[in-house]
Amino acid sequence: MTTLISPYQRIGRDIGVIHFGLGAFHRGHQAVYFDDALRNGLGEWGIYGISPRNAAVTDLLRRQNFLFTVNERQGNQQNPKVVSSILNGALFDLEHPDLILAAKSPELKMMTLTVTEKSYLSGAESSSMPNRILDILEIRYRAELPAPTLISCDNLPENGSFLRNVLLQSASQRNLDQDFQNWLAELSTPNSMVDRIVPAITSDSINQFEKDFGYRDESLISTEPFRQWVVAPHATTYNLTKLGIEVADDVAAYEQLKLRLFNGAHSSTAYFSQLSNVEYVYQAMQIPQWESFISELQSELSKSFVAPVGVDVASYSATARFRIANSAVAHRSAQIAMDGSAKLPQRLFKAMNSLALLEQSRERVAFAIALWMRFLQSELMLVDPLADALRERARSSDPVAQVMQTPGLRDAVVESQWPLINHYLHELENHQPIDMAANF
Ligand code: CS2
Repeated sequence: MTTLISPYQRIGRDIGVIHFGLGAFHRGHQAVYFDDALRNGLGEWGIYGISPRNAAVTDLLRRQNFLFTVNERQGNQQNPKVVSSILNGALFDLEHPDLILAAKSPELKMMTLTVTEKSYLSGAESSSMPNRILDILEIRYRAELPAPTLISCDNLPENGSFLRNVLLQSASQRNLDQDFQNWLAELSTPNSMVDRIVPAITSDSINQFEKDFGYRDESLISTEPFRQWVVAPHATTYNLTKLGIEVADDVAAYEQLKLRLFNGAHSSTAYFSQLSNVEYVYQAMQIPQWESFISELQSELSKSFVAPVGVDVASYSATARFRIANSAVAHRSAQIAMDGSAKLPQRLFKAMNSLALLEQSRERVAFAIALWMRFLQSELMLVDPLADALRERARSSDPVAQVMQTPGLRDAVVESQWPLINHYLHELENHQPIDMAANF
């Protein structure tokens, strides 16, 4: 890859960030913020990237010196940029000298994570996410160096507190040195809200990019122009706002806003698309009845929480619909439909429960949940940590009750609301999803 050139000096720099989970989302989101920081001379923000399971990602990146293109796309516009903030990286290996160097870097400021929702529920095995993070932190602790700030960039409400709890729990289960456990308890783990549509890349996009720009990038990222990162205030000496990261007291409100109005709409569109034989979610948004259903679903969802101060919920919702409808970003409905049991609690179930408590209308939310259950009943490919149990329960004679009581499912919809979901699930046996959506 001789065509990719970094706009700044990379050799000899200290690592500023260790990142865990080198998927497309990290490369199209956090890596871009840190790349901007390096371009603007804001200090050492170079990343050491760890791939938890898949050596292919780091091997591919290494072959191109960890340089890759992020192509921002909207309509006919393309805006490719070479990102060079990942300085080094490898498959997780505690003995790897580069990982040890990174963990002991005098400039280490942060450890960030994108490991997907389900990894936070992973068990006690040594390869689980919490245990691996603990192993890295222990290197830092033993070297008596200052603790980094830990920032979860996964789509979970109160992701920082969630991460903190799983780490402390694993440390105590493993009976780790009490002084290390005390050090961990002092770690700063601010909650954070991250947002950008970054689908898994397809070979078609790589080929098309080569035709358009004259070079081939096997690590290409295709994304939208929009991006947002909001972090709760925490004890650090560096100024995140200079990096374009918003620091806000009410991060929980931003998380709910995004998880319900964006991701809730996204997941609902994904299950609708799966059941309607629609490959990409932007195609579903081109169906006027579906677009208007989503708009009404968002207004129902918006009554389930208190929005952040100063945010206009109607225009936030409209922007979310516009973003999902971006036809230049090919996001497969099958990809978004994965891991529903780990996503829907924060995207739809909790909203449904709050709306019931507040005695607000919730028919559209119930219908969206019924779409997921119909998807579980179908023959469509199901990728989910609870796949077997969910499929069997969804096909039983009392599917809603059975699915909602699946062991391992968090924040299930409360029993009083099951009949409403059941009603739509029955209707779906005889009606097309689009006809039902149009009838609200
Ligand atoms: C998507 C998200 O796959 C999914 O579940 O809803 O990855 C979504 O694209 C991002 O959260 C956008 O910030």
